[in-house]
Amino acid sequence: MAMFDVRDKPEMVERAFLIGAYFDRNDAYEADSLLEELKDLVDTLKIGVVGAECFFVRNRNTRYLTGTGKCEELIEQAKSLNADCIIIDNELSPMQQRTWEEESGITVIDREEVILDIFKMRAQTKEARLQVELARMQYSLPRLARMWSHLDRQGGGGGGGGKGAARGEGEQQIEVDRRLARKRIDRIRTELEEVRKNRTTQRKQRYDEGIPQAAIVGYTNAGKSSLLNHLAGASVLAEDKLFATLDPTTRAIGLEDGQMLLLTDTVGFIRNLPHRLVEAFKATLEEAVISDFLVHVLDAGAKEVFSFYETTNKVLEELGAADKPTIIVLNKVDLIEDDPERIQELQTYFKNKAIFVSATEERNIAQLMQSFCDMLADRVSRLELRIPQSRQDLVALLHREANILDQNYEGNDVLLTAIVPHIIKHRFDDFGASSPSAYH
Ligand SMILES: Nc1nc2c(ncn2[C@@H]2O[C@H](COP(=O)(O)OP(=O)(O)O)[C@@H](O)[C@H]2O)c(=O)[nH]1
Ligand SMILES: [Mg+2]
Repeated sequence: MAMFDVRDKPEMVERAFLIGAYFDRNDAYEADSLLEELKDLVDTLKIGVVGAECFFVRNRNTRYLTGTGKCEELIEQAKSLNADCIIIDNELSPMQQRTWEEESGITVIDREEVILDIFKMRAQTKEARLQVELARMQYSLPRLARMWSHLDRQGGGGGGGGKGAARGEGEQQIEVDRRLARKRIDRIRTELEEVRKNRTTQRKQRYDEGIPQAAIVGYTNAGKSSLLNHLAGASVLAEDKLFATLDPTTRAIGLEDGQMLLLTDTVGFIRNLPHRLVEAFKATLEEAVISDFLVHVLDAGAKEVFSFYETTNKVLEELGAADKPTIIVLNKVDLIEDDPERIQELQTYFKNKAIFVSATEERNIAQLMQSFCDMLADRVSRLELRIPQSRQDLVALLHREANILDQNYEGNDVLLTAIVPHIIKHRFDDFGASSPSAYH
């Protein structure tokens, strides 16, 4: 498949120069904040940002998107910063992308390609992987020619005139690849239908596994990843090696009451999401759908906070996750603390239910942790147990499924204090510590 897949940028480039064009002077603020978002997206791909420029385009030139002079100027700037790729925060046609690459001699990526790479990185379920692959194939199809012109250039030995024969081969190859690509797209669609049919049963399984799960949702740049890191750091239990197999975006968090919570950082909502990527995006949010509750993180300092909140809720609704218990977190409170009106406005809008925190300044993290406990309070009970040694199976069950706070021995009995999930609680009905052991 690699033949007609888009190149894998994350492994290949490391110094990006970002540019964003806007075509109406009123869009200056918007374009600037979109470029900020792009920085965060690029950062997620572990590509460094060596410079960024947002600029107004008066006359849209279909060949470059910008005017020729501006294009040259930007390429100069990128080169002087030693950038090994240019990332354009607009959608580029395959032609424009090729033109920019020819002019600059370095890799040129558009916003859609960046998002595709993030989705690819973050797709965890079968459905998400298929959706993302489908979107990538659709994106690549009109760009196959671009890839092959690269190969031609290599084959032609770099000389300006000597690439005629190689180009011919390339063009034939493009036709073959296009056919293969279309076939592949059809096959992915069929597979997707299969996966969707089985989805409900898969969800059910995950949900019943015992350890509670929560998903962090919200826009890119709200501070989701920062928050998860600080929560995991502040967690009372060290991350258990039991969870070594977790994917890197999920952390095990030990709560005050001894319960364990698996907290997942979902892929962030993205503004101006290209239409073609909507389904792939939703599929990557599967974690949110199967979780016990949601942590909806918002940037309290963002002008658009209310519309972000509403858009996120709308998508969650489409995913069937609208009535999940949700903790609303207004992050970056440090940015608005000397603006009481703003705080009041937010309080009112969220009916005093939101928790104001700062991930970077570590404010109110304890309160947030407490709210996790409250969410899970009715899932578990704290039990004082006396189990005869003849029932090692029950002791083993506790070690596997419960959280053991204390363990002692008295005669032939094991005395335990444990936080026990309700799904297994009934197995210990006969072993309360106050009642005498049933067997001796
Ligand atoms: N001032 C301030 N900045 C924050 C806070 N939390 C996160 N940030 C910054 O916001 C940016 C985005 O954070 P990140 O965790 O990557 O957001 P994500 O895209 O939602 O995962 C980073 O530059 C963070 O340093 C906060 O509480 N206060
Ligand atoms: Mg993040």
